[in-house]
Amino acid sequence: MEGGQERELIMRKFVALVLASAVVVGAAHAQVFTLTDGNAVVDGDAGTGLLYNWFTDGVDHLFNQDYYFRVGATPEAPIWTVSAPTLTQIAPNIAHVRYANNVFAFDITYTLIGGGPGSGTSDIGEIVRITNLTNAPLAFSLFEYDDFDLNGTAGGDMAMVVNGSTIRQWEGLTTALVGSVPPFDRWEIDAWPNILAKLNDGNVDNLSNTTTPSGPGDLAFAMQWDRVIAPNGNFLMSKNKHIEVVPEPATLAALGLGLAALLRRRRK
Ligand SMILES: [Ca+2]
Ligand SMILES: [Ca+2]
Ligand SMILES: [Ca+2]
Repeated sequence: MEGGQERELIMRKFVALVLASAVVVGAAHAQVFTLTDGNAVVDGDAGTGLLYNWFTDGVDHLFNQDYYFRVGATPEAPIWTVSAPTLTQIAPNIAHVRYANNVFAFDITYTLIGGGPGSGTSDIGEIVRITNLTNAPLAFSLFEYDDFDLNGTAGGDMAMVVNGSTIRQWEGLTTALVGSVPPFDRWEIDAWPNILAKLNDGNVDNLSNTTTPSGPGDLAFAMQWDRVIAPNGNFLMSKNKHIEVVPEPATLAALGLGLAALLRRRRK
């Protein structure tokens, strides 16, 4: 077979594979996606609540991460109730999910970056775009909900607001940091399932700006952004979620002693 024919055959096979994949993604039941990179694995379901597992070195630190929305004075609702999702797996560690009705579109791109084996560290970047599809200003509130169960256990977690962009949850040496640009307008930290109940109760609610610090317990937290989006305009929000295991105090002390020894040697 000539080189040109061989390439064409490979290309035909590739196109057939892509079409088969597109059909599978379009089917109602195929909304589950998995991101993998380095020491990390994330599981999501664009049909019923976005992310639900986040393994770092085999330990699942996440119970649920989701988005809610409010248009005008309608009660908050999960973002996945807007429409059936359009799910695109861009790479093994990158996925895009879109929901849209005739008022607005919600686009999110997840990127998972794993650390080295045994490092205890991995990171998820999320970029969200809300597009006003109407010719009138759109009063829109976006809610981001995080229920980490650090170290694979629901209990024993602490959480606090670090600053206007960052909330930290931790248990022992394990820390989850969630930061946003732009800063959130409101926030809430509470025992599960109080925030979930507030976001799903059919009443209009704002996050309470309490309580920091919270715990120990099975905690969840949420962030809220309030915007009036220009006709056919956008609201962009980027988010970073970071899991890490900080060195034990004993290790830090040993490093300190090592440094002291080094300084002593230098003084000689
Ligand atoms: Ca825990
Ligand atoms: Ca509510
Ligand atoms: Ca929790």
